[in-house]
Parts: sequence; C-alpha cells; structure tokens
Amino acid sequence: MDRVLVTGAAGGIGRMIRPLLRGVYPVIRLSDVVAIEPEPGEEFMPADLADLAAIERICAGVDGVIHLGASSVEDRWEPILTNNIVGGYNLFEAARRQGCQRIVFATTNHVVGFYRRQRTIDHTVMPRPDSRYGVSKAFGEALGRMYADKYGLRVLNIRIGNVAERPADRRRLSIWVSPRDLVQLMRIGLEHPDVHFEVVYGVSDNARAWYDNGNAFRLGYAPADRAEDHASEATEADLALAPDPIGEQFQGGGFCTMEFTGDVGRIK
Ligand code: 15L
Repeated sequence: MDRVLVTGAAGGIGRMIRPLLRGVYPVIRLSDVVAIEPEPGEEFMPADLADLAAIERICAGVDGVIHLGASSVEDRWEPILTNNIVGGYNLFEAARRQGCQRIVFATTNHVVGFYRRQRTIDHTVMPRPDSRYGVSKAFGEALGRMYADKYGLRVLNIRIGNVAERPADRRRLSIWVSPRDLVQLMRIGLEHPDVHFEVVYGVSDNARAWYDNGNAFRLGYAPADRAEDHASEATEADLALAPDPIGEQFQGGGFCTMEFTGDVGRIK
C-alpha cells in the first residue's frame, strides 16, 4: 500500500484515526468537502461524494480506501440518499474504474440495531436496520458484496459500534471501540491476504458485547482495549440520561426509539 485514501477525513472518526495512520503507509490522501490542513505524510484533495467525476479523481493512484464519508447518524431521507446511497455507489464505482483493489467500508451497528440485547449476533445475521441511516449502510454492505463478487475488489465491512477514547455510557460498554483497535481492523482490511468480502464488528475487547466477533479474530484481530476497565464511569453516566423504555430493549438504543410506533412486542 503506497497511497491510502480516507474519505470523510474531517469527521469525528477521521480526526481520531489520522494520527494513528500517519507513517503506517507512505501517503495518506485525505478527502472531505471541508478543508483539512495536511500534516507530513498526508495530502488533501477536496471532493463531494455526490460528484462521481470528483470521486474518480481522488481514487486515482490509490491502493486502498477507508470510506468514512457519509451521514453518520439518523437524518431526513434526502441527505442519507445523497451522501450514503449515491455517495456509496460513487465511491465503489470510482474505485473500480481507477483500479483500486481494497475498500474498508465504515458501516454501523445500526444495520443490526433491532436485535434485542439478549441476543448475541455474529457477522452472518440478517440485517435488521433501526433507521434510514442503518438501511443506507446495509445498502453499502450489499454494494461491497457486488463489487467483490463481480469485479474482484477486496472489501472489509466494519460494523462500528461507537468510537471514542472511552465508553460514554452503559450501552457503549457493549459496543465501544477505541481508535487504536479500530485502526487495527482497518489495517486488516487493507493488508490481509485473504480478504474477499468480510463483515466484522468494530468493537474492542468488551465483556458485555452483543457480538460474536469470531470473524474478526479469525482474521487476526487482537483488540488491545477493554470497555470493562471504564465500567464504573460509564454506568454512572447513565444516571444523567432520560429513561428510554424502547431503546433499552434493543442493541441500536435510541435509534430504535426515534419515530417508533405501535407494539414493541412484535419485535422478537
Ligand atoms: C453510529 O453509527 C454513529 O455514527 C455514532 O455517532 C453513534 O451514534 C453510534 O452509532 C452508536 O450507536 O452509539
């Protein structure tokens, strides 16, 4: 890998992973609609995901992509459609046209957010999106499958829980991932010789995880951080949160509660 492209590099995850990627690959190409001041070993190319020609330009000469650019929470349909559906298509198509071999797709726990918290799910479960955002990421995972099977791109989907220095609350004790563990997974996607199309969960070594992350471990993932080390602060943080009787039943939390109508008992 000589040159790795990071889309959405000005966003929250982009800012956390930049210092950890610097020096790992000779050139990190950062892209976003928002201007970024590159550090040594980085270059910046602005682009709008909705503009296929611009996305082709940023994919030129790139060996691998970490695709973070997207609407990253629930929103109205229009931005989700533009940024995640059209933008996702443009990214995979531009990568294919430019001969870029590897895509690490930042997907989300909200693809499977309507699984109940009593369930432990692995990478093979059916999608159960909890939001338009979750649906758009399920679309992105399906796009990756097609580009892997039809065109031979190598795709790693990381269903990210919540990236932060520490788990923010009790729910995050199950889904938290530290920036360095996330970068370890990203590097597996860019470098592991056996990746064709894989789904892994982007979580640290969390005793309360709702995921069987065996597929990530099979690919060599060895998380360095443990949510449980922060259990008391995270549990205490819940005291400040409003009760959420619907969200508390499901892995996706508050994303499930938004716009929810009817009987929650229909969700088994
Ligand atoms: C996500 O997918 C979001 O990008 C992030 O902001 C958090 O809301 C996270 O999920 C979560 O579920 O906590």
